[in-house]
Amino acid sequence: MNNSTQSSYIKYDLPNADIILYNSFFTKADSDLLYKNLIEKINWEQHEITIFGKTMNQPRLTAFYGDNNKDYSYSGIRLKPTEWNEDLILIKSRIEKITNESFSSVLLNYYRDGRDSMGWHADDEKELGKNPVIASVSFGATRPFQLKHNTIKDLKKVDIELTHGSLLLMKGTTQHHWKHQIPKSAKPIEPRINLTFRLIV
Ligand SMILES: O=C(O)CCC(=O)C(=O)O
Ligand SMILES: [Mn+2]
Repeated sequence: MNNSTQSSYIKYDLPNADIILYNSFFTKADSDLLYKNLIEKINWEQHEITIFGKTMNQPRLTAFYGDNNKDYSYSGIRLKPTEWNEDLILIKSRIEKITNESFSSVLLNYYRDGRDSMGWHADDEKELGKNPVIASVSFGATRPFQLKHNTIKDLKKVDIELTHGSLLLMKGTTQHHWKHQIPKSAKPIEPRINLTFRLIV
């Protein structure tokens, strides 16, 4: 791997948000390799969720890696981290360099096709501190990442295309004022992997 990342970016001009997108943060060659490695080597798990008393499979596979003393809970699931692997350490060090932040864990999502998704939510668990910094890396198929403001109802929904090798940064008060989702799609879509690096305080 040639140790290069691209650093031209788009800063979104949105109220109460601090969102930056680096397209092709990883080169095509690095992205192809990391995508393949992650699919093969990550310990992907199928968890269940209970919504309004009904239990079902989560519509995606997940994994949680990180510093081993930092548990994380969301949607009623308590996760114990798996030890970092080589690919994750490489990705983490590149995003730490560009963001000047440090991260203690990563939640990975594997969307097998267009039926896999993630519903509206904010990454506002108390473990993430007051203003969470979320660094989100995507590999594989492009999926739209949608954002909606919690209270300003005449603001249009924002659609950000997260492409192979992109890095999306959300920080400041973003998680207090906005929710995000990966909608289902009726069209056939190839697999996609997303990694959200977080700092558990
Ligand atoms: O797949 C994505 O781009 C979003 C993932 C996400 O929102 C999360 O893991 O909290
Ligand atoms: Mn999220």
